[in-house]
Amino acid sequence: MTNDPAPQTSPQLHYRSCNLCEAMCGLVIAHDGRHVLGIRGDEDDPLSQGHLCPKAFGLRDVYEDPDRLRTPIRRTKQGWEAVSWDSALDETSERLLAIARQHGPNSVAVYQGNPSVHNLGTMLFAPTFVRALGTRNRFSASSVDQLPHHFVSYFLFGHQLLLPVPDVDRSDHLLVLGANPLVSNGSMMSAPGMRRRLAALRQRGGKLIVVDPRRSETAAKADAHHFIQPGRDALLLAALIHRVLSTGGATLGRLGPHVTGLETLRAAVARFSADRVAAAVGIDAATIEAMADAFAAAPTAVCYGRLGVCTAEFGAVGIWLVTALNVITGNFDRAGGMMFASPAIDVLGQTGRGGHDRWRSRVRQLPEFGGELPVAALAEEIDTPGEGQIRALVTSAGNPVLSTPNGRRLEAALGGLSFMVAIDIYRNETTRHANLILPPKTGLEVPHYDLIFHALAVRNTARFADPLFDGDHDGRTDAQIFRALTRRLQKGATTRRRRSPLARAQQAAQQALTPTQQVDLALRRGPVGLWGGRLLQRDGLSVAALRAAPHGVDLGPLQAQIPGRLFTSDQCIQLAPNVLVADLDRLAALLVSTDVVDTPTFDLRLIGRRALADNNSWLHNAPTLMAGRPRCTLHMHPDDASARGLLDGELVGLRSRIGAVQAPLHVTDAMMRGVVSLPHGWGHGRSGTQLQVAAQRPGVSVNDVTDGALLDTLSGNAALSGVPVAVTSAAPLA
Ligand SMILES: Nc1nc2c(c(=O)[nH]1)N[C@H]1C(S)=C(S)[C@@H](COP(=O)(O)OP(=O)(O)OC[C@H]3O[C@@H](n4cnc5c(=O)[nH]c(N)nc54)[C@H](O)[C@@H]3O)O[C@H]1N2
Ligand SMILES: Nc1nc2c(c(=O)[nH]1)N[C@H]1C(S)=C(S)[C@@H](COP(=O)(O)OP(=O)(O)OC[C@H]3O[C@@H](n4cnc5c(=O)[nH]c(N)nc54)[C@H](O)[C@@H]3O)O[C@H]1N2
Ligand code: SF4
Ligand SMILES: [Mo]
Repeated sequence: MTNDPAPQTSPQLHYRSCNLCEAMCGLVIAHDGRHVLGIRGDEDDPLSQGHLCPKAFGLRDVYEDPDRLRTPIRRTKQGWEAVSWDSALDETSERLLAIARQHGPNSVAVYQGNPSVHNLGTMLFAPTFVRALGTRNRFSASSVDQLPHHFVSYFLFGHQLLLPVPDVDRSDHLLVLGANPLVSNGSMMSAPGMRRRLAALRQRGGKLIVVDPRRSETAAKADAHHFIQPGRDALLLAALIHRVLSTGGATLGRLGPHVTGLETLRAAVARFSADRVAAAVGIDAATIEAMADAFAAAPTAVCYGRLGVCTAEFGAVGIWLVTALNVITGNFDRAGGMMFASPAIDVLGQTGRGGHDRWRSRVRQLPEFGGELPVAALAEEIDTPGEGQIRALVTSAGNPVLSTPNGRRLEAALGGLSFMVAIDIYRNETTRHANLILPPKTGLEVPHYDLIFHALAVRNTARFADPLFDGDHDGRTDAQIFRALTRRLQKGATTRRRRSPLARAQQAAQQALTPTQQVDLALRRGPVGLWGGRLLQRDGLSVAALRAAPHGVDLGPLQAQIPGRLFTSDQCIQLAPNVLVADLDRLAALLVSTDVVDTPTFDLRLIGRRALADNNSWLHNAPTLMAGRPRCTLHMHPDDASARGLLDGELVGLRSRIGAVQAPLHVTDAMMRGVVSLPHGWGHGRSGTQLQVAAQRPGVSVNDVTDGALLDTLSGNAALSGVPVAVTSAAPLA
């Protein structure tokens, strides 16, 4: 908290969308030029209509946080010391260049965390920096999150960023697998105010069906909730498709001429009848068939699969089958089904379409996707000696020690690096291992336009905000930090990357503009194109126009766009790409042994959990969000607790092949039998961090227990759901 007396001016109002999660809620912030006086939801925002969640107050807490870093710091034997921006940037680029010169460009790795996609500066300036590093060792939070979605979009639609969105506001039947939007506020589906949207769905006679190993907050509001064995969604989805295709319920509707592979899909799912998968998924065959029939019979329906489907050993197949179910019931690219947004700024033309298996990780030979390797392999790439070993690491807006599997191994590996730099606002569990931390301005101190989530929103809108506060005058934004580092790397590079002079000139021109100038240019470049035979009028959009419309501009509901929007060479959806069909053999192996439990030692399955006031690992230093009961608790079904003689509230030990933690037990029949749940993002008890508030209620890290060996070998996504574990009393033996 700043100690300055508040200036004697009357409160002013600032309008912006919250950038903390994907919902993009419009906010009205009362302030006096230096302090936030109040925050409320903007009722005139066409997308969020006044919705906000407690995390919005985290924006103020982060702005005021005395622990937040405001100047670069360097780790020395005597402790951390402040350094000037110039010397920090010089030292960073010199060390990175020296290591790359000696050991090759792949010896420098980069990890980009989740806030990167919520940050205009990072979105615009990090890619050029990463390119300048020239490394194949690129990692990000995508491979503990949504990589399967990109994988499927690449193979089905021809572009990894062409991501379909459930049109919840017009649907009659919403089938949700592995998502809890009432708490997460929607993911790959920017839909602020899901409570209102789901209530509206049910009011118009629609149905909400939830499949989840936990009776989540969303499941509790559903017409039906089905428990499922963790990691088995792909099997269930295959059976749903099998049923639809064998009962004559399939229709491609208008998309008929624009879909290939239906017969291949039919043959591919032939072995996955409801009868055959029932035992493995934990849902009886009649229920599975009824689910499929209801979905196919609904006037409009949409199947939405998210984190619980992705963070599994069959993540890519799971998301593929979610998409396929929508396509074969005529629910793709039509109102009330799964649709593409038409964002005012369309980044698809400027970004890579994707690619798969163009190179592999060194140690486990895991395939690259979209230019990145699975973060589940980061630790071994650092701690396994040999040619091509990672020796330096750049992290940006990420906390992989808490957010990626086997965090303890990664933590140990970071200690062995020759050099690490972190671009981050905190000295936390990951960044404390850096030699240098470069702290950007953030949140209320930077301009904001959402380049990613307008493209994933259930309604087309556009909103821009200037910085509210200046922050520190000597501060740098993420954009400035990346630009400064890129310049230095390019100047010091001994070899030029192979790029055409035109591409180099374009890049230089782009890098010369500020983020706001780039947004302005991109908005003016509209209309976005000829989609679905209809020219979308975007004339008149610019930063000035959005400044004049501080609540945001409404660009209307989602529009049908196929075939124009597809990037495939034949302008068709590829319903059954070989790479995904082939992976069904791996899936079918689950049918041979219906045993859910692998070994007598680890007789439970671990899943995660999110709470409304958390944002992955990094808002735990916000006092407003840390009030209330401890949230880092292990949830377990009463039968499982009594079988182990465990009592509600007692401290228990949670063990996997990888490691062990202790947490208070919460006994609840909201859990499926045989499944336990612990949230991620906790574990702030490590020494050497500067997070005073978080340290008071540290919790433990679930990723000390999750296993980097468990992953979707196809997409590279970590399988964080369904980790085999054991739970015992933590009380010392008498
Ligand atoms: N409050 C809050 N909101 C957030 C975040 C946060 O940390 N806190 N994080 C943000 C981020 S980065 C993301 S990616 C999104 C994620 O948003 P969601 O995709 O909605 O993810 P979760 O809220 O974790 O919900 C996943 C659900 O899947 C269930 N599940 C677990 N394993 C399985 C399984 O094998 N099968 C099925 N069918 N279900 C399973 C879990 O019980 C849980 O209810 O949330 C975002 N919003
Ligand atoms: N077991 C388990 N693990 C999970 C998940 C799960 O459900 N279960 N969820 C996964 C998911 S969906 C995700 S997205 C990942 C998240 O994984 P990460 O992105 O690695 O972790 P975060 O906790 O989001 O850390 C964000 C970091 O960004 C910093 N930061 C915040 N704002 C800014 C900014 O403006 N600029 C810069 N430079 N830095 C900033 C914060 O200080 C923090 O260090 O975790 C994953 N891990
Ligand atoms: S739901 Fe909460 S965190 Fe997400 S954008 Fe809205 S206010 Fe921000
Ligand atoms: Mo995420």
